[in-house]
Amino acid sequence: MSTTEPSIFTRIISREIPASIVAETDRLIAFNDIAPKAPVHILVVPKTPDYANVAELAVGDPQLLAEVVNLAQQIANEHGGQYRLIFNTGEKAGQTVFHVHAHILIGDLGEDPRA
Ligand code: DGP
Repeated sequence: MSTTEPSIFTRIISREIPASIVAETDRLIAFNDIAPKAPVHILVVPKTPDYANVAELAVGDPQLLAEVVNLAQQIANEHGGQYRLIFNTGEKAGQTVFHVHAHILIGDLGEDPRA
């Protein structure tokens, strides 16, 4: 038996804790980030807890990764269609929830972090 606690996102998916949900499919959920870093900041989250990050998802279920990107595009289209899509991968890269998710950032994003 696994002793791993369900992630905060699994608890949102099961409606155990509330979130501002903006889209849902049979395999994905999208909701507003609790600590937005842009005027629109939405997370797209696979419902399965099986993948900790995007690299694991790409290997384990590339079709589901394509679904994440497609839903991000659909959501972004409602806000002008231009966006930044971020998958933090690893603690040192800022990942805090180890249940794969994409950040959609839209609006005034400030300085490009590559600059
Ligand atoms: P990351 O640092 O890449 O693992 O992103 C995790 C994001 O999840 C972070 O931007 C804040 C967000 N988050 C954490 N807890 C909650 C929550 O309870 N509700 C919502 N809506 N977002 C959350």
